[in-house]
Amino acid sequence: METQPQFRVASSPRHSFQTDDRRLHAIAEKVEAGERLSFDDGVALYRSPDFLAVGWLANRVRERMHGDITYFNVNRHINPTNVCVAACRLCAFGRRKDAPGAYTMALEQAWQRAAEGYSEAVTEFHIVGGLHPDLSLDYFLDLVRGLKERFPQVHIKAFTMVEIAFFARRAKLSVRETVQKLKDAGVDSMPGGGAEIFADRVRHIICDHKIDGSEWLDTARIVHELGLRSNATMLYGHVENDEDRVDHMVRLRSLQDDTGGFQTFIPLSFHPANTALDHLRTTTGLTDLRQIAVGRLMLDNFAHVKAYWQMMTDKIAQIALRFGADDIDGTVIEEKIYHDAGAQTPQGLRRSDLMRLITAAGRTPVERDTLYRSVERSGDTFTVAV
Ligand code: V47
Repeated sequence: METQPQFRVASSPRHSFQTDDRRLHAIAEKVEAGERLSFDDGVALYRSPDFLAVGWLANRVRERMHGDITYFNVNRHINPTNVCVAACRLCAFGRRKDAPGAYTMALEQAWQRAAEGYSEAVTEFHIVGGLHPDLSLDYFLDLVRGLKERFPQVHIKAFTMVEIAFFARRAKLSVRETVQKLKDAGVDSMPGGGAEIFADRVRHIICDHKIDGSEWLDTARIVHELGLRSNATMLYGHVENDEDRVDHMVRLRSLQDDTGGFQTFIPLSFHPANTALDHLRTTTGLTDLRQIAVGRLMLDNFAHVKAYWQMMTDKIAQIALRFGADDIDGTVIEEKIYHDAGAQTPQGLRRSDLMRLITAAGRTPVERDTLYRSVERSGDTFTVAV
């Protein structure tokens, strides 16, 4: 067998890259030069037999951008309803209105839920739910107004592009009008859910009744145009292939070139238990780490890549901090979407647990607010550095 020359990019003694995978040589050159990777480069990163070299390159970019810093936040998830008309095959959380286990919180109940949990003051409410056929936009506007009244210092990151498009259709408003109303009510930014995989072929199988990929992107564009930041997720490990994943990231990258409104890319591994796709296998730790790495390398215009500990376990999330991730999400307190789909992770972690995970991985923990400003704590209160 022909032996390949070893490739080196030795810009400093701490950073020297070696691989026997020739396809990675040109990619490494581009990474060193800060050049954009192509669609084919993305596919090559997924297919490279040199998994560690892919991780090394992503780590190089991560350290160039953030050094050792790893972000986390003190947040609380609130899922006001699990009633959903979409019946996505990927989902174990949504229920028909009259199905066992279906719930919808009264507003008082949701506000009360927001106050429950750890005593540490949360800096963010993360609010997502099902597409309820009977709840009006006013329910969600009142929910947000009530939270702002009771917790004025807490950032409200609420409603995916899928929910926003659904609210708009039900209220017979444009998406722009709907986002403006949500913003006026107190929504500060939007989470990244519902993106799944943009390719139609895949979407027809895993979430046929959701808005399509182009509508998700159009809605995000409007959110950004109205001055709100949002995140972007990608659900992998089901029926998609390498090209579908690269296509998803390239479409996100292209919108980000236009708006700059995305903060964080969050790859989410599919959890098949209790879904209509429960014959599929869960992803392995190696797949999860490679996905973080490819995300970091392809999405050169995203400031952050999150290794969501709830989804990938705290142990793999720690390793992900050496494969391109600079964020592990937050305390969460109460998680439903992944736990309905069989996740074995705890419901929440304390601030001190998150700091320990990050420190033990050799990184420097920084508590952030949702907009990545650093948070200083004193007793039960916090201030945000501006
Ligand atoms: O959109 C649903 C995914 C997402 C399953 O923006 C599933 O900071 C795996 O978007 N197996 C919701 N995944 C979670 C989400 C999120 C999480 C953390 C932080 C942020 C953020 C966003 O979960 C859904 C869907 O893509 N999902 N069912 C499942 N069975």
